[in-house]
Amino acid sequence: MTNSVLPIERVLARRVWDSRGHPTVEAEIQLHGGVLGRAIAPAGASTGSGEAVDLRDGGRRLGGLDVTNAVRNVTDIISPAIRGCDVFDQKGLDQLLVDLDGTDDRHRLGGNALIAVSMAALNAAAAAAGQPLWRYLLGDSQALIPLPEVQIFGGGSHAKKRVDVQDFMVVAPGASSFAEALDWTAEVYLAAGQRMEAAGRLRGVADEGGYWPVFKTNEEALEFLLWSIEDTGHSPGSDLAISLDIAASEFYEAGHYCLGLEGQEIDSDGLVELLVGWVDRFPIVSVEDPLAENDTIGMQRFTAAVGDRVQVVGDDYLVTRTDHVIQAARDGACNALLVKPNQVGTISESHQALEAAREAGFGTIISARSGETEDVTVAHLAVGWRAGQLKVGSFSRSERMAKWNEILRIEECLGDGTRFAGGSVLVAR
Ligand code: 2PG
Ligand code: MG
Repeated sequence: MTNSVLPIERVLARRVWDSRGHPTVEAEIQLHGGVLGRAIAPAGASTGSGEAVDLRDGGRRLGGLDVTNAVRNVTDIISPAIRGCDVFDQKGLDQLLVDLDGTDDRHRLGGNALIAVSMAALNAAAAAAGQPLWRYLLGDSQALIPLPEVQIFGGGSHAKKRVDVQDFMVVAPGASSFAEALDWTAEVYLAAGQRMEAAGRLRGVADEGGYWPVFKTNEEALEFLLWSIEDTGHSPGSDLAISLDIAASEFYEAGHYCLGLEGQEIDSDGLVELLVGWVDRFPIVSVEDPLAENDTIGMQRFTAAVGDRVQVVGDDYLVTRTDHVIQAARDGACNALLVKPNQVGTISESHQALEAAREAGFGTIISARSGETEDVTVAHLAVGWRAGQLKVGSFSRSERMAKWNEILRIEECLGDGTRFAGGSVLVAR
């Protein structure tokens, strides 16, 4: 990048609202000449214990979720400290944010304050360079349009634990473009809704827009998903396949996994066996957080059993941290990284984790959070960082659709020269 130095003039922050109606932090970076970049911090519900802390006010007002302290940290502490810094020096800026906070889990200034500022700076830099963010990030590299991973049924902590498994998703390894992958996914979403309605089980949607999971067992949800794929006429496995986020930390307690729906308590080996059985019987190509974040032995067993044919993703297990990625590669605990920038707190650290994953031969997926907004920065990161995959929830609710639609625009803009990641990114490494 050959942009000259451009100092940050001012950082504004305000409280805005996310898709759950919870308060969150928006930061706005102003540059000389009126150029600005804006970003909003997302928020998770199923969070890994190693994540950067979302600074919330506590107390009784707004359920303790207000972010007035995090907003004040941006205006009173971060803004004066980064005024005059070069907006094109993202690494230097992020290091300053990290040093200013001074804690490993970012609890002093708040991971929400940090990520809003870090992403706003990135957006401001792209605006100053006169480029869309994805193109600014790519530099001279060729764009790679990601394979979308789209939720059909939402469960776990996104649906009051109505089923144990958190995300029942589809991917379209057989599609030849992002637009086609969305077409096929839209058909599955429609078919699943019709099936739920016909079975008298349609009860609206969960946090990320997937259907509310009225099922008797976790496996029944898988069956419904497979039937919904079959309803579309596309072939399960090769055209459309299943991807799961087990989010197993959410139902792990004192060395056991408590499957509330089945009324079963199983140990780590039992869960591995159950999941391997699902992989054998259903067209599953990706499984995220199959075991709890501290169950490394379970993660290793699962990866050893199916890692040659299935993507095993670390989300809570890796929390977008480079050191965790390097360790997991050594341990053989998974073979793909879910990148959530607010898990670690800055853009540069997220990018570093992605590079470490790539270096280890891992797959990489850029992900939104269950608490989202109209901010589409993650869609640009997926293309600009050539991650290969994007996960932003379901196929309804505008905080989700805004991201899918943004990639459609980028794909259209690239025209014939576009490279769509397709199913190749799922091939076991
Ligand atoms: C996840 C995400 C998105 P949350 O676990 O992958 O589905 O959920 O943002 O609640 O952590
Ligand atoms: Mg997850």
